[in-house]
Amino acid sequence: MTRKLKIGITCYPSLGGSGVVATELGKLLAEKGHEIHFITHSIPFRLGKFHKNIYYHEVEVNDYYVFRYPPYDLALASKMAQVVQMQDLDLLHVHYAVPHAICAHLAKQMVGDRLKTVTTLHGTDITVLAQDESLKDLIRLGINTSDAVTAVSADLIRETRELLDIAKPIDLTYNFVDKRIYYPRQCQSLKADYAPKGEKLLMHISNFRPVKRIGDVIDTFARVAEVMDAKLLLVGEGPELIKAQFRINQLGLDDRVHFLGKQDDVAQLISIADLMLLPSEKESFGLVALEAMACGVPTIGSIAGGIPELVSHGETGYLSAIGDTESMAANAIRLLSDEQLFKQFREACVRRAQSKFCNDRITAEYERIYYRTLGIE
Ligand code: GMT
Repeated sequence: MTRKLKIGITCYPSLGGSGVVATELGKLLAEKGHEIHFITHSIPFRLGKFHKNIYYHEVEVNDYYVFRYPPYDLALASKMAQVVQMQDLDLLHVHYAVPHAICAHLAKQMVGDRLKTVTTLHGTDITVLAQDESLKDLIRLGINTSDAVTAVSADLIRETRELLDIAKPIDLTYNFVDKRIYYPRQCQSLKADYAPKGEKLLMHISNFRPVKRIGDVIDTFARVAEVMDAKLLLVGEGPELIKAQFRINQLGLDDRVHFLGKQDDVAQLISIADLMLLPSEKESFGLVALEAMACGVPTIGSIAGGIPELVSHGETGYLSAIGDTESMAANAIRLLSDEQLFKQFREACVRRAQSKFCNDRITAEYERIYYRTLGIE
């Protein structure tokens, strides 16, 4: 039997899909008997209850008086080195290139080459930050000094190579959902709270950053709401939320839109939706579209980044050019008006999520990468 590993995981613990994926991966690896050590500035929000085989090491930043900016990155690198030595870790798996891959590189300098590092690229670390000339060389160094690099879509691999001129192999490892949590649930009474008259429910979940094109979410919904009884559920918070509220009010749609704020446990909520809207400008993967797919909810979205690798156009959703809300609305109306077609899409969604993006498969891929990196075949 292949030996169980001791793995350090670093991610952004309090926000975003990258933190969710890192935390869920840690939990699944722990279930398989590996020992997982989260090294982060706070407890990952998806960690939840106590788990056997999972440990948490808090990064504390020294606020010494000469520091104008407390050096979080250095504190993280030191903590990584300390935990690796004290707990005798086999490797560090860091999510997001900056600063995590650089911190892992520094930790390796302290510990020595026996420490192996794996970096997973999630999207904005490349598509946004690598455009910044002041960070480009640093991100390239982080990637080139990692023993293995993975990315969450083929499109992200292409963009990483193009933007940073990276020649080393990058493993394509898609994001995943835990099929024990994300599956079609019957939530009739919750659905009735938002759609008492049987209205169609459209949903958007994000951090409401400009890249998500919230204006297109509203525009698409407004077009759908012109021809059928429909409601929009907006989940999450972020800088574009105020603008969204203003626009909804301008369009006279206040009583057809619910703002649900940030929600931790979205599996139940997604299950009451008929469609997920994801018209992003950039999206290396689009975890929320996968969560929706696993719950049997088709996505109406944009042809951006890795979305077309996830959403199969004409089978588990429809994709249109970025900004083409007319086409997005037409697709939504087509799907919502044809019961038979909608049923087919729902079934295809669950099948695709379980066959291509299921937790068992992707966790096994990460394990293979770890063993290969450590020279254990
Ligand atoms: O979507 C965001 O802005 C958050 C960001 C993050 O760092 O968590 O999401 C990125 O990573 C997710 C997990 O791999 C992907 O599903 C998102 O597509 C990606 N976001 C972008 O590329 C904009």
